[in-house]
Amino acid sequence: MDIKAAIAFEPGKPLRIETVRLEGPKAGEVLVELKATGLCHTDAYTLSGKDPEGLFPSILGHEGAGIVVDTGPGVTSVKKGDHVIPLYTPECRQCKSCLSRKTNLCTAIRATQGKGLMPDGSSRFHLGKDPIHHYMGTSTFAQYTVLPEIAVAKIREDAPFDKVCYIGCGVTTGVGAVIYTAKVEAGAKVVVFGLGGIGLNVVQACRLVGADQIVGVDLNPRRREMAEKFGLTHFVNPADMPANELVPYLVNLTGGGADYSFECIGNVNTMRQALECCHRGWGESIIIGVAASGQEISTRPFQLVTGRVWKGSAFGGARGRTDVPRIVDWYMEKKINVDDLITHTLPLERINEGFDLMHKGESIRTVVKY
Ligand code: NAD
Ligand code: AHE
Ligand code: ZN
Repeated sequence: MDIKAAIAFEPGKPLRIETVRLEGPKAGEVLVELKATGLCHTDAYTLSGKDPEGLFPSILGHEGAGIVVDTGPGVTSVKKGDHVIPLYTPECRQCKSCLSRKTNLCTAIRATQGKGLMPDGSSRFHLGKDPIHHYMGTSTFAQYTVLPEIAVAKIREDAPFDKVCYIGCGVTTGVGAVIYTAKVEAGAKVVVFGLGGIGLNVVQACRLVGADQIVGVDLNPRRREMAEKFGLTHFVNPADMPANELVPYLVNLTGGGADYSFECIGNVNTMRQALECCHRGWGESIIIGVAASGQEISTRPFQLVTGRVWKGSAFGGARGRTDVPRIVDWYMEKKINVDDLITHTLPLERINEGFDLMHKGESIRTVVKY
């Protein structure tokens, strides 16, 4: 079938809307009509050319929601008409990683996904005769996409697509990092670096679990008001003090250091600060931000010897098919607020404006509605 999609032809260049040919689903795959997609900072990162796995031309996007309109042979877990969220972290429930119960990083299709291909090693998207790469196994900047059935989470039908698409990445990443990765407990003191589309979800999950102190660090003073609405107790702008004073300031503010910190920026300097503002003996720092190719983190090993812990979190540690439908329920039950974080909605034709808003720090989340 012919569909409209936003194509990334070259690093650093705006996406171009083109009509591309999409082949139907093969064995174990489903065709999904996308109803909405969010724009995540990771899409911008890959478009910038700094992602070592970035491929061009490709159809970016990994934060979608839509309806299954066709299924390939052998598909059993979803059917036509089901409402779904595509999963860039699938859940096959059979691979070594899924069976370990120690990680959400399913390995069933990771190798082909990283090459911009479906599990059979081919692309379903073509422009004329030329194949266009898939992205993160999802390619949601398109009216329709094809996904392996292990890479869709079936969700309830009363959930609005233009809101729950954000659960396809940002919401689950932030909320999950608090609940599944760090397991923040009531009474904890937390520092969150970066109060954007991910960090604000960390903040609201910390409030949900009953954290006592939720400190936010961001260079953009406009983030303060929104963050306070989501549970922030203290806002710190690093621009207000010399760089070497930030860590002692945060340690003092938290009465000896954070029980947990979260890096939601993707900057290796703030990753170090996030670790070092943690409490001696037990403070855990969770890296969520994606740093560019070639970047490395550093700290004095003494920071770890004295009990601070460095961890990472991908997709919030969530097992997509199991946990995403539950997070949709939390949204529908008003336990988490997604609506206020979606600051802009655009048609596909104006998708590049969404990236401009992100880079100017004007949006939290832009959603494209099909
Ligand atoms: P965003 O642009 O919405 O938010 C980033 C925030 O950081 C902004 O508010 C910005 O003002 C602030 N900031 C930038 N530099 C800063 C600095 N030096 N000090 C303090 N604040 C600073 O981005 P987002 O969508 O929230 O994504 C954040 C990061 O998380 C990105 O690197 C993204 O790629 C990554 N990410 C990771 C996962 C995962 O699974 N690990 C999932 C989604 C996104
Ligand atoms: N390809 C990048 C890594 C990007 C990355 O870390 N992706 C996160 C999700 S970000 C979503 O917005 C992730 O889940 N990683 C686990 C995985 O298997 O990719 C690079 O820098 O190489
Ligand atoms: Zn994302």
